[in-house]
Amino acid sequence: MGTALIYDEEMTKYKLLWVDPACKFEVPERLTVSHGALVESGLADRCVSVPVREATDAEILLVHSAEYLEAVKTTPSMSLEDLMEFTLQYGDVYFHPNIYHCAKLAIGASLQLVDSVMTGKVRNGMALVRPPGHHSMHSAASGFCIFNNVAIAARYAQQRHGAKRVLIVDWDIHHGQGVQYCFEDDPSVLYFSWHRFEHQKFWPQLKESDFDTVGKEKGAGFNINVPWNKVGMQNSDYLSVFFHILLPVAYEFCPDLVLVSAGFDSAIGDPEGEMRATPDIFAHLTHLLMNLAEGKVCAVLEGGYNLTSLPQSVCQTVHTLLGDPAPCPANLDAPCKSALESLQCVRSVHRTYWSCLRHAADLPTSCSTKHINTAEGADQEPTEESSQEIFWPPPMKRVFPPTRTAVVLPDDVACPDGCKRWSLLEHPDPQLCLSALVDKMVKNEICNGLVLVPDVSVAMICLAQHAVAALNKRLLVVCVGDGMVPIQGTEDGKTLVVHFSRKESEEQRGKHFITVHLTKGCGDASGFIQAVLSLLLPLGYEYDPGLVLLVQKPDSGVCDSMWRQLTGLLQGLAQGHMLVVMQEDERKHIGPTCSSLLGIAAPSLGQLHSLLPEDVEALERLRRRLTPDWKLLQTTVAEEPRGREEL
Ligand code: Q6P
Ligand code: ZN
Repeated sequence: MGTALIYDEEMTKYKLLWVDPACKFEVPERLTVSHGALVESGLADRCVSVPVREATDAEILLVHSAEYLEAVKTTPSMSLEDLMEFTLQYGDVYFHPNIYHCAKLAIGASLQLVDSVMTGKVRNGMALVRPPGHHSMHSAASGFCIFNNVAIAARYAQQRHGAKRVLIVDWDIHHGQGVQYCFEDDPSVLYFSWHRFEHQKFWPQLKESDFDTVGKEKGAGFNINVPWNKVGMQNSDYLSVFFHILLPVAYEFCPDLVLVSAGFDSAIGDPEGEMRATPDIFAHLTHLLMNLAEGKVCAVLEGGYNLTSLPQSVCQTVHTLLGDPAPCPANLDAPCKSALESLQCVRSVHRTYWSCLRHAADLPTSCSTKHINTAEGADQEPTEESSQEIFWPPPMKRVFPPTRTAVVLPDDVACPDGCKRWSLLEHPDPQLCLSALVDKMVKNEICNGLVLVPDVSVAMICLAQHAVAALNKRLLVVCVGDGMVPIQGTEDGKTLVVHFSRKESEEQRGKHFITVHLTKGCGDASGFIQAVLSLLLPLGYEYDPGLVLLVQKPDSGVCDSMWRQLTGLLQGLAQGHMLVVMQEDERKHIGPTCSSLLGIAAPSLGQLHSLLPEDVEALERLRRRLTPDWKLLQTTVAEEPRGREEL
């Protein structure tokens, strides 16, 4: 259905006209290198290009005061001295005669994106804009931001397109305090932000950027702040926050639209963020959001100041929006101690608001995230050491296999549009036929597949055996439905089995055979999705398989939308190499499964009922039991193992 790309060179036509160390990184080249990289990689050509427009006064007034708008309107005709003086009222921002024009285009670009996505013209998209928006407030500019692009876009989506619930994911490394203030008491907009905080020493040094600012009145619980109290956060720290905070809450919230305040100063090499997450992490962050809101994801550029890492991160994001499989999440460390402390604090203060967090642990006893002397340390210029140039390998080329989805179906079933029938004729022996299909996936000639077989248990054994032999990487088997999972020999660590079932059909067998019990079985979407997000995904990401075998047992009871969510989410692993196995007579699942394999977003699960307390508790118990072996399952500081060196 397409990905919109919204960009106009006009937004490069303003810059800092005087000397100000706080603003020196915010340069026009940020946009030119980002757009240039999209063009050079061929990604821009694959997108639907949508023109920008100027926002109207009425649109600006959705968030800002008339006085502030009128004041900004006077800046185009100001002299240099007047501009400098005008700028002095605000923090870490600059004005230029053309910035008002660009700021209107930046909003307009964001609204064009929302229009394109909400009307179904495209599935998702990205707007490359300057100036950014998330710091700007009702009546003030701040942090390079003039108007709050994303906040205006959220209100606009609600008013113009009837979006009821909007999720704003702010993965920029600064706190979007402007967005927070705008929606503080509003339960219809869930604002999530992680940000460099360092016990309030880092800009903008606000008490209300800490984890215990959760929203006010009706909006309590709908503001989620994840403060980073150390620099150097890595991929596993970011993913842990997605698995254990953002995704469970987002699925419970059930947004109609996802807006991303897509700042890339959270990536390695950035002089502002000083974090160490690699650009390919944005492929995963994007992918993990793409089955929310039926895929309606609008990414709007915020920060990002390293002119090498910024375009890499932008390309990873757009690649993923276009539906290309993400690169493997290789070599994930354990989350660091400081990240776990933040994770525990956030989960703890939000457990009264979200049923998925009901059994989260208490605040850590020595809550060292709080109140360290803020007077002394106005945030310093980067030190000698931190400003040294950092090197990282460029992200792997993402080569798309010639065939996306291959299917092996009974002869009387038509091949779904977009899929390729994997012919039994060339492989008269059904066993060999399936093995050959696995081989093609291993060789990256086929991305994913669906096979219908007379007996899933028999097929599962053969396929697993063959896959382990063919792969020089690990195999993840995910099995949905009651009954036995006849896979032996997981002791060598080359296969990880995760089995979802209702009955206590099997005990856990070691580190690599995990059974997840749900009271009402796989038919209960609330329980199932939480188990997928906070157990299966962390396990899968840490295990980093080369292939995923997803098996649906007969009468698994799993509902259509849940099945498509599972199929969609698991494609973040193994570069999307997934083979789905179902029983021959489960024909009603063919269409939905293929649409997921083809990269079409899953339907929303609807507003989930409160999780069964016994399920939340059972999942917590299982999680705790597994944490000694699986580091990405950790959600508290106390739990072993220690993992990565304390930062
Ligand atoms: C941060 C300015 C510099 C302090 C010096 C959407 C993008 C942004 C802006 C950050 C301005 N303070 N170390 O705005 O969040 O990246
Ligand atoms: Zn930023």
